[in-house]
Amino acid sequence: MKALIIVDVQHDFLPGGALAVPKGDEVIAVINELQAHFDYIIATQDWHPADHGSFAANHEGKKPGEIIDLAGTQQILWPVHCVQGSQGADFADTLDKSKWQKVFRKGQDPKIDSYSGFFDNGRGHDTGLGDYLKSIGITDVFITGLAADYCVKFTALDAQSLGFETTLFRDATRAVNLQPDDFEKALADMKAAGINIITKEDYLH
Ligand code: VGL
Ligand code: ZN
Repeated sequence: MKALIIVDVQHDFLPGGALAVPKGDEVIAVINELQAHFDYIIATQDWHPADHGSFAANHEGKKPGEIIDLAGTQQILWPVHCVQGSQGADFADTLDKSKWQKVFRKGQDPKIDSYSGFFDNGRGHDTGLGDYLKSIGITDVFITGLAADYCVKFTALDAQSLGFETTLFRDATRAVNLQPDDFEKALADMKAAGINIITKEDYLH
């Protein structure tokens, strides 16, 4: 049984948002088309408290892009984004939400970031997504959303490590690209882990 996972397609990751992913809005139409072909659809939602330690603004003199030690883990600092209850944390307006079974929120602990929809970056906290998917009989997961070089990549790697047959739709994701080749690097990391990388057209034909 297969499931579609939609990672963090939220206003703050779209053009004009606080942590805008270039061309992030282009994934919406692709994801909406894909949703017609899945019975099980799960979304993740980046959901930070205002005092989150990944926000540069919460560290005196620090700027987005700088790396700090946050309670023992390396943390890239980001602009304030996806604050719980804010408009920026809402899902994209045109994203079809009508068939979603469940939303898994992540990033609530101010002391550690959570790129993956399954575990936080230290693997200390489990969101329950893996057990949920297994409980409904899912064996194969298909990953889409934002951003390819962070939350999508780590969600895909964790899915694969939990034993799900994992596939990325590479045309249903876009990268932050702090470095210009980060998208290609993320694809290579996923491929090396055994994740299948396909397009919507590959899947539909
Ligand atoms: C993300 C950076 C910080 C993502 C979330 O959704 O890829 N990236 N928080
Ligand atoms: Zn975040």
